[in-house]
Amino acid sequence: MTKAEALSSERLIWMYAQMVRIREFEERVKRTFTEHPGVMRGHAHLGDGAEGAIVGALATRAEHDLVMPSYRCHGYPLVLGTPARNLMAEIYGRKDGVCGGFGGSMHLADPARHFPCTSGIIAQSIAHATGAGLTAQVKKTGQVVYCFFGDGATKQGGFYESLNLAAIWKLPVVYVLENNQYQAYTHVSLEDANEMAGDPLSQKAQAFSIPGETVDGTHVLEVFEAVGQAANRARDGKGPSLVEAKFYRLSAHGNAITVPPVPTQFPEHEAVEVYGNKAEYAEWKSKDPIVKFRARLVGNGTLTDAAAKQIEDRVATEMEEAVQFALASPLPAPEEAVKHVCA
Ligand SMILES: Cc1ncc(C[n+]2csc(CCOP(=O)(O)OP(=O)(O)O)c2C)c(N)n1
Ligand SMILES: [Mg+2]
Repeated sequence: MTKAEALSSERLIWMYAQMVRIREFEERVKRTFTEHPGVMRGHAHLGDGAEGAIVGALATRAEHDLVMPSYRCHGYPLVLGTPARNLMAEIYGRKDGVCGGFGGSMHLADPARHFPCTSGIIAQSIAHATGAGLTAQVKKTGQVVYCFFGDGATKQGGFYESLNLAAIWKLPVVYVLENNQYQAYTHVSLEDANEMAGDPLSQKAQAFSIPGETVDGTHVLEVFEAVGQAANRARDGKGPSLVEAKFYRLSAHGNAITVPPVPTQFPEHEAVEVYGNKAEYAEWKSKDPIVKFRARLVGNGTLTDAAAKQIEDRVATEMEEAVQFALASPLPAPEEAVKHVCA
């Protein structure tokens, strides 16, 4: 029996609920542009489509393990227990945000919940996570570091330097490569963009003599299985692994920076807006990880349709409350602007 087959119904339902929470949270961020124009003052990058990769991976962690993603980072702290209301307030730049409104969408942190930092600099978070892995090894904390980054990050020097050191020192890091098919406005395929060497991207692991595997990132249990093995390896002192989860970012790369005129909606996905390729978008949309997992759970009797609906309704209420809480929260005082500046 595989580890995924051994998951209890309770755990599977928890996983489904977390995926729905991430999606609904991102939907609410997106709707803010339409429903409350001007509220969002900085960038926001959404992780819808990544729910299978995020939840599949995080369902394998032990309570003390660290989670260190890149800048597309709303979903992870939700799963770790950061209240949605404080996350939404942070994204709105409000005082009750999880970072007091100083971080915003790209720089979320909740160290008490094992979510130390994120970074808007592509591949920088890979180096941060590798350093955290070294700390865990030196201090013998027993922690595994879950490091998430995009396909685009594998073109950066930070990726190669980090995996090299992690491999030599056998650091307890699981590198989860989220191949969402796009790097901002550039498609990942070799032919289209003449951008990206290596297919599948997981074969880059061979250069460091560490395990590398590509899984269907729209299938939460496939991710769970592969990342679980990688995490066990890290826990056993055998060093890092690379798991590539292939899926599709379902929203546009991000909003345009909020300079006048104030945007009143989130842009369309690049496949449609830039490449005019509605078929590509539709094909991936038909593999929506949440729809697939719901059908599986209802199909095998783990969930009834009514029970799934109950979860979805509960989550909708949670996220509506998060928006109202964030809207009611004050902005930080102007004189606090320089408070956390180290220069
Ligand atoms: C070092 C660096 N170069 C360029 C950018 C601009 N940039 C922002 S997002 C992005 C694409 C990242 O693609 P990927 O790593 O696949 O992550 P995804 O957005 O798909 O999650 C780029 C190039 C940046 N933030 N940092
Ligand atoms: Mg990408």
